[in-house]
Amino acid sequence: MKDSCRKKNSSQKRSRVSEGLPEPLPKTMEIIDSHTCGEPTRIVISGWPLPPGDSMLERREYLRANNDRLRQAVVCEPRGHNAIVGGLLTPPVCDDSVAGIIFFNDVGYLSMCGHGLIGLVETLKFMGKARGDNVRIDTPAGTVSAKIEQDRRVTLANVPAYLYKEDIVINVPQLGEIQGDVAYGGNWFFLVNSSVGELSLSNLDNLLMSAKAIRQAIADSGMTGPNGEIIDHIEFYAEPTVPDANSRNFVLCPGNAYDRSPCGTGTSAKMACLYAKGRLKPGQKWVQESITGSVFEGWVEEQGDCLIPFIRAGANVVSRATLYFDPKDIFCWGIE
Ligand code: PYC
Repeated sequence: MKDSCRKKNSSQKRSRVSEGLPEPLPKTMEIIDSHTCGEPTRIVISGWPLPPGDSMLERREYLRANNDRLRQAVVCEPRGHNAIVGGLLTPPVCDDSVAGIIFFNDVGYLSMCGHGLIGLVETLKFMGKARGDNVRIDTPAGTVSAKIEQDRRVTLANVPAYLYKEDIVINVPQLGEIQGDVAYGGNWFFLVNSSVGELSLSNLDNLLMSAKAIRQAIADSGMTGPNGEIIDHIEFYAEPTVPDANSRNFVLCPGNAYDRSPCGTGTSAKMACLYAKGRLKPGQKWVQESITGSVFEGWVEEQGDCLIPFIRAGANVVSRATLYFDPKDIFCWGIE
């Protein structure tokens, strides 16, 4: 090969990577869409070049640094919308796991996703890849396990959850002083007893505006998780409206979308707060209702020094499709 050709190829390669795209470019991807209590999950089962890395965290950081346009291409418009949580299915990193998963959304990456994990298990069942009753799945937040129940629901044993800071007051320019708890349930949450109005879909604009103002005020205050983690989920809670539920919530996801389900990591964070305050005993059932009226059943168990949240819910596969990528299409890699 002539030197000039070699140079051209390597600089093309650099620019693809710097554009957040792999070399060679994928032409198609196979996806399976599901929803868990109303919240959509899109699992990429093939076509996305697998990221290198010995841990799920390394693989996720590789994607963030090198292939971020693929994330947008899969979940953003014109192929998706801002409520879709995507998941890249990878080989596992642990011997006894069936798969690895990297969750992402319209604005970035998630460490874990409760509704998404339940959607993934339903997807693996659909693909004939979850044959046993129990499966272990590697995520950037750690390995989780899931049990396939007789009634088709899935019970997720999540990563350990905890209350980090209680009764923090944040000054929100648009709302005044707002008090809440900071907790971890696989993602970082600020949980507020709803003083921002009714938790109903008819009040959605107000809830979104208030939650975004609180998230911005938290960022401006410099408050983070213990290792500088961004507190990017805001959860309001109030009295339930469906029989047998303990609480109703509204969860703002890291972008502008709200969770249609009760949010698995958000319910985990909520149960960790209740447990820390002595209001939820190990094994005691907690039924969390979402803003759309769907419910997750949950409880916590003490395992050594850790508190493990369990979430039980059902998911439905709604489509299997091929995504096409034509670089001549100006929106081939999504609308940013
Ligand atoms: O179920 O954990 C969850 C979740 C996080 C963001 C959207 N859903």
